[in-house]
Amino acid sequence: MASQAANYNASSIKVLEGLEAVRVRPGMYIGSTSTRGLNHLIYEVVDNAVDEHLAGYCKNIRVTLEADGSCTVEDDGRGIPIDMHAKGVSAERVVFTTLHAGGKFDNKAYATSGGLHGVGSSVVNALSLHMTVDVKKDGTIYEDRYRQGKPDMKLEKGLLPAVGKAKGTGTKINFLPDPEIFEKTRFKADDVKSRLHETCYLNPALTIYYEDKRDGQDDKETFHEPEGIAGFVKEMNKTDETVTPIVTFSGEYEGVKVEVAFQYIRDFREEIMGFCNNIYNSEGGTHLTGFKTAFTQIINQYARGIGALKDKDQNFTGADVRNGMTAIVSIKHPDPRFEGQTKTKLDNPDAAKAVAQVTMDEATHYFDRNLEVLKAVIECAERAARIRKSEAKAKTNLLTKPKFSFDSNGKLSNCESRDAEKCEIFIVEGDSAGGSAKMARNRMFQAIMPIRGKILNVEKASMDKVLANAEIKSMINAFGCGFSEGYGQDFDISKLRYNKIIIMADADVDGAHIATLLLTLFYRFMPELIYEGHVFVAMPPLYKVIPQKKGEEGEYLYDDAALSRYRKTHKGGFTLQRYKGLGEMDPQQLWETTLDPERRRLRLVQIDDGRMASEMTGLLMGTDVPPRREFIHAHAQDAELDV
Ligand code: 0RA
Repeated sequence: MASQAANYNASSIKVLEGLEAVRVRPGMYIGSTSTRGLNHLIYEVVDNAVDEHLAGYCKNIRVTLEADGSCTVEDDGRGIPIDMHAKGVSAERVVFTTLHAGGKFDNKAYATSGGLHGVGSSVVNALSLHMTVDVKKDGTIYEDRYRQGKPDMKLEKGLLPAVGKAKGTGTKINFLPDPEIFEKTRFKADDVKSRLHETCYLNPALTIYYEDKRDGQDDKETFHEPEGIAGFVKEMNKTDETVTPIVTFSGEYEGVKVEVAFQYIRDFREEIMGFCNNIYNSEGGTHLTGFKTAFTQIINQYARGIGALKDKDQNFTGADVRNGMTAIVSIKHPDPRFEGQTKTKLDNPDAAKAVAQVTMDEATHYFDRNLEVLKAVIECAERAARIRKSEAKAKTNLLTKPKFSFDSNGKLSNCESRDAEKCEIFIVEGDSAGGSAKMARNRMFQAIMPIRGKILNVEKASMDKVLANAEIKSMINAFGCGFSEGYGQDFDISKLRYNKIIIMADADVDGAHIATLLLTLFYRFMPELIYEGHVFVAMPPLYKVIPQKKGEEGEYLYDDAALSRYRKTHKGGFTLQRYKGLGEMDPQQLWETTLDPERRRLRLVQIDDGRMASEMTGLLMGTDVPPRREFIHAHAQDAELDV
């Protein structure tokens, strides 16, 4: 991840005050300075308005991507406090110029500090070239302005000037991300929309009006989801054959509010998303643990009660019980804590207790009155248990019998180093490109694994087929982490042998398809590889241009935009060489363009948010091909550049 921390060494560390610190190390406050961090600016501002909604005041939020590249977020809440603060200046100034000032003004029951999120308006201000704040109160609009986080207006007696008349109350914030801070300053419409939509599922009484006025367009959308998380589950399962209705329940235990919605589909898939204080926790955490533990226990009890499990039978496993389950677990916690580097895994032990307790009480209450739903759930578990038992055999035969040996794996050309931090493995499409890559690589730290043709479509294949597939077996063996059928039990990321797993496929439709299949495989069975940022896609060049004039250097061009730039800026004739596939490059060219860490282009594969994650497999693997291609291309365009 590119951040300014890289050119920050021990000798230059000084005590940084206030917003200056945010500009020096933006990554610490918003995660990154890529498109992802950029979009976070919007979420920060919107989340504050959502807090005002949760406090019972704001019903509508308007988010506009303006033609000038700025963003406006307007709400109809009470308006940010503007009266004189103890510091001798308007409270609004204190909010926007002090780190973490928000808490001082509210007495709300639920903080929204969800890990990376909720760091506040002052961070957005610090990272904006300019920001304007309009507050409507008492029939008047009051205004304040900032530049790169610094006040850009002299105040009379410390109070904001009135700039117009107002109807009602509210806050309007307009900000333009600072190009000195961000690698790219164009907000990604699809990500923003998806996140706003998610916010509405979690806040069923809220309406968000979205508008994109950039590029002379006028794309408008209104998000309002009165069905709440049940509507979210409905959306996630919209193309699936369902076997139960959507079941919802909620409750409160020791100050933690719990809401759950779930539904079963007729497919071998488990999709459970956890939210704490409206923030998605991509790595789950204690709320999900509590839910799973309680649910497994309940279903096993019922299964024995109705005779689906006999005395001699073993209990269903957690994965059996969740076979076909789509669920949202959303909690409100007064003091959320998070685990790990990425801050996306909830850590509060009392969250597990609360969710387990509410699930025990409420799911039991429901199943007692809806036996046909209970039976449908138990049938899903029985189907999973049957497959699990038959596959346990296949697994023993295929994975453990020929005991794993790192070098005896036929296809892998391993590297010499065993220092995982430095090692990379290239998954290369086709034997001929694989051969070139073996010759071209730096064998100290680069391993090559050629795969032939199309690997299995893991979305559609059964588990024993997946495990019987030679290409997949080779990859699982090479990575060294095992794999997981259900929710990560058998997978151990700490055993990963390569810091970077790099998919190297042709820059055409077939290549995109192979990349898709590989990403689906990883996402289904080794999702931590993606969550922890180990998976990359190599971006080979599309063209080489060779100037006719002697002495001028040839150049590799990585996309059509680069070619048209070259056409415009290059004087004199040149020969254009188009690479159709990796196999066309000789080892030297392959090294220069695709393998050499100094020159190559890699894109980090990321799953941005819950909706994206839940839709990815369906989108990529659905039967209709066009949207699938669109998705992977859009995704590749937007992933972060790793240099
Ligand atoms: C604390 C107290 C009051 C309003 C807010 C916070 C508030 C903050 C934001 C941030 C974005 N939109 C907002 N809307 C309201 C109440 C102040 C009063 O009663 O005067």
